[in-house]
Amino acid sequence: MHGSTPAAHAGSTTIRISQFTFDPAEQTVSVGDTVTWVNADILPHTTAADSGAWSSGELAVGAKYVFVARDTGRYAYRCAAHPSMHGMLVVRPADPLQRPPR
Ligand SMILES: [Cu+2]
Repeated sequence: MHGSTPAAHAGSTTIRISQFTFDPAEQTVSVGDTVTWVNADILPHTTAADSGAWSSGELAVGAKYVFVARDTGRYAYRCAAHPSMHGMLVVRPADPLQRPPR
């Protein structure tokens, strides 16, 4: 019978790196979601949270980096090789009832 099992739904999202930009530049996900950066540009890039929450190291052309969001927060990140490349990952609670006031 459907609906009797608590949903442990984890989503996934992809952020594309191309033309020296993260696309989308700001992305909101829920705790437990998987975030994948794909380097679709013509030269290597990285994705690294200013807080140190993640750091991909150099991503070759076509390479991917996968990060599982564990903690809520607003994570500014950038490419270590190109500081002008920056993005924002917003991680919100998985349970809508636990959303913090804003
Ligand atoms: Cu870069």
